[in-house]
Amino acid sequence: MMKINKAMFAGLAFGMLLTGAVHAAEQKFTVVINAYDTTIPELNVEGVTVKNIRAFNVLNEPEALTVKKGNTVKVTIENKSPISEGFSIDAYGIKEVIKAGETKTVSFKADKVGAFTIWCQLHPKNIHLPGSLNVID
Ligand SMILES: [Cu+2]
Repeated sequence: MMKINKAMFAGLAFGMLLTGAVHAAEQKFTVVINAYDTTIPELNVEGVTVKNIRAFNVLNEPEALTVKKGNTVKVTIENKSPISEGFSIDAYGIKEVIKAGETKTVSFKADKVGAFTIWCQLHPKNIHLPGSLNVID
């Protein structure tokens, strides 16, 4: 999972300054929530070796959404996981549940600058990997 550090964030902001990519008052995104089933052949935990563990990971794709402060953000969330999934951004008061196979759209005004965690309030964070909403000035 990639986290945005300060240098990357500055590079991203500088890149957008150069290209002028963000001018629109509305920014639209589609986020797909996907589940991946994997098998870990062998794992040693506290001296005990276990074989062929089934692991389940859920990801939001893309993980990071970058928006300009003041813009209206419209996120269409498609849930391709076989179970209900959550989509929460605490700082913006967003807490949605999307049923398996369903699509929901959330809109909000990006009025707070910062990097905010996008997380699933239904599952542990080591199973449903968190994403990030980056609001830049
Ligand atoms: Cu989840």
